[in-house]
Amino acid sequence: MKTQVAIVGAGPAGLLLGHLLRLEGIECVIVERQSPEYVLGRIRAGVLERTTTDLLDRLGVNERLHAEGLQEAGFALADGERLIRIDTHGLTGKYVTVYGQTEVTRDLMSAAPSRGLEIIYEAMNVGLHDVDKEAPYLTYTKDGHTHQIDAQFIAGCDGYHGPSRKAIPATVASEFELEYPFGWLGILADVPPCHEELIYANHERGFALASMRSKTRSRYYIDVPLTETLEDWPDERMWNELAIRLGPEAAANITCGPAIEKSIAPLRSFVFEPMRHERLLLAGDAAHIVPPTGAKGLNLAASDVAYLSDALISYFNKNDHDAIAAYSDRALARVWKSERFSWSLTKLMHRFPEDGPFERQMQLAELDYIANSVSAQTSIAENYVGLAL
Ligand code: FAS
Ligand code: PHB
Repeated sequence: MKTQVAIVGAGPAGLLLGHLLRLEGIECVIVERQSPEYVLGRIRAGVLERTTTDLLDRLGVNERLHAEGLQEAGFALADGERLIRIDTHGLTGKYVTVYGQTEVTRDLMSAAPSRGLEIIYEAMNVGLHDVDKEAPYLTYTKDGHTHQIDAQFIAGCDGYHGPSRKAIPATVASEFELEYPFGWLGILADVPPCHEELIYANHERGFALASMRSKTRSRYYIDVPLTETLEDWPDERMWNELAIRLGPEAAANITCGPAIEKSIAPLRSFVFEPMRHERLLLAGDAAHIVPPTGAKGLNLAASDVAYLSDALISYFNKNDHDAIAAYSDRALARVWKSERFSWSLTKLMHRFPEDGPFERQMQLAELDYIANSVSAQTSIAENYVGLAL
């Protein structure tokens, strides 16, 4: 098979990129290791920045987004006693939209056939070849046969564990990583949210997040030691802990119910540079990971793809090669600022095992400063709704 851009991975990055290229008549194909059902079974992000919803609007893959997405004008930080509201819309003029990553993925997958976007699922043993030459190619196995896709560019959208990053020589690569000493235990339940906006809580006992998927489906998280497993957290214990950590105002409105999904995810900050090596271009989790505290992971994948699709469209449709050359630096500038915000909010809102009473006082003092400073709230707000492209 021959194409212009071969994309590895059918998560949000790969799907958004494929659609944006097809919209401009550029030939591309996506190879995905898993089945469609498996991809849709992953419960992940829930908050979309304007950058992300703008891409879905540009694609016209936005009907359910506008019908079911919840526009949020603010969120709250909680210190165990009070809620400190950050008026993101009032301070920035922007909303964020609560609409699950699973639904974004579903919408993009559903729209693929009618837009000529080919997705090859259950493509095993994907190999990247000659990425530093004029004619890179992919190989993969499916139904017992080995297949080859010749392309002009390969887009590595295969997430943190995919093969693309490893196709860049260590001699030109730099990695930056920080692993956090806790994970997030997440629960999805068909119960109404306890608050109309998201609440991020830093309680004496630890972190909690009250989020949602709709007015009848809630998503909650607490941080747990990395030694703990789902067996340590039966639903009842989780609901009780959430009520304590979110504080009395939220706890009064929590509706408990059976978990329809429960998982523990580790937290890390990670950046891989460069995001381009010759004919291989990385986007999304293949190049960077943020702790979910700032709701940036999915949205960073979208901003990478906004830059990358512009660069590839300029290359193929305007014979302008400069944007491809500038892609990595341009994407990384925004990546690092999101990494900083996600790291700083994680430091503010979590109890670290090595921290003592002084560090706790520093966290409470910073929350009190935020509660009383429009400047501090504005800084948080403009990062939370997403910095300009
Ligand atoms: P993805 O990982 O979504 O997609 C990569 C795709 O490549 C996958 O479909 C994978 O199957 C495929 N792939 C991998 N290896 C392959 C191979 N060898 N061959 C072919 N295909 C291959 N972000 C938030 O903003 N908020 C959150 O609350 C949040 N929670 C998260 C919870 C978990 C458990 C995880 C893992 C991530 C979470 N994230 C969250 C971040 C997440 O949403 C990512 O940022 C987002 O999925 C990034 O999208 P992609 O870059 O497309 O990567
Ligand atoms: C979610 O709803 O899954 C969610 C929301 C905000 C975050 C992280 C996760 O920061």
